[in-house]
Amino acid sequence: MKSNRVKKIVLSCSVPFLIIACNQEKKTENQAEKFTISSQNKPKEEAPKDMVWIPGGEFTMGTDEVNAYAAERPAVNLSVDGFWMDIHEVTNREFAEFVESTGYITVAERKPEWEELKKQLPPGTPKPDDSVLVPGSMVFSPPPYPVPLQDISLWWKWVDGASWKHPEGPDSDLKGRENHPVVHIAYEDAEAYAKWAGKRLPTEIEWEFAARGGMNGKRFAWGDELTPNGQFLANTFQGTFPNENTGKDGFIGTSPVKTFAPNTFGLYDMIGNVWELTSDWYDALKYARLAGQAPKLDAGMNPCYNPDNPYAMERVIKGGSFLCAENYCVNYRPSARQGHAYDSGTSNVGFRLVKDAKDQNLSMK
Ligand SMILES: [Ca+2]
Ligand SMILES: [Ca+2]
Repeated sequence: MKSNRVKKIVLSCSVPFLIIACNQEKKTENQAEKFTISSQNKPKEEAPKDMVWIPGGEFTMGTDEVNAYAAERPAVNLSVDGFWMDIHEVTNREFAEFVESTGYITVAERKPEWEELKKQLPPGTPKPDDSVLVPGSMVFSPPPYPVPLQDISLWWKWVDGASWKHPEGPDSDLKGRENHPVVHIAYEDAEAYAKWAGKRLPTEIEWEFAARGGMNGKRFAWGDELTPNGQFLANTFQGTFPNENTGKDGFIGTSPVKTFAPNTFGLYDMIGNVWELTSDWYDALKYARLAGQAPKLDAGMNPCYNPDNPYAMERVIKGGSFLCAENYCVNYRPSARQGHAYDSGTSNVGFRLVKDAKDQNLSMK
């Protein structure tokens, strides 16, 4: 099968699942309820359009929840400098302006290069026929019936011709979705956009600091309940993943940015809608290394470590998406993190950008 063969090549991110039991939150002893916000003042420069100043400070990253994924544990205390951040995910309209201005062609629109693909596959993997190496991307394609949740190929399909302009394949378009987050974006696409916009991708630490909105030790970006008073505060998946998406929050797929309430820093959709790329390589032991519970990575060592995908080169994505469900991945939490193949996109991953202050005393990157 053409689609299956290509899919095995390009899909290097695996999605384990677990169910986080309610009310099992455990906090570290030194975990304060609130961040220690940096004394750095907001810069005097005018706020860039659609960005807010994230003040920086000290906070607790990750979690000690016993049922959270191992890659999110343990909680560690870290500090971050202040920075400007996009209040919403980069939209289709914004990405179209970039493409129009530069003529940029995304990775999903280019013919896959076998020499690049094979670097992330076990040695000796045979080269597929050229006829299957065609432009395209991974599209969420749910089966019409319940399926075992261990096999992601039952709902992720490679679709020839899928790209940011054609999110579900050649017959789909962006009509009515101009204000939705752009998807099918590979890391180099996001970097190219960032260079054009004079911004950069956030680090994982910056992203999580911003998503938590000043509150430490909370399971969600807004507190400890997923839907306080029955209110949906993010675009996630209701129903039974993957086949039954009730769209109770109003959306089966992506939603227009800024539809749901912002967090206390004024940021929209940090949780849900689409996963967001960060500039960090994915290391499943990152928090354990920071806490001194695993050996540090020496200079020159592979910065990626994912026991489920040993040959993959992945960047960290954060925040979960419209596909995060209570019966499956539960990744609509600030501490949630996943590896995402650096050289491909999917229909549920996008990005937003940050920018350093012009005054280097305020942001010392
Ligand atoms: Ca939804
Ligand atoms: Ca998001």
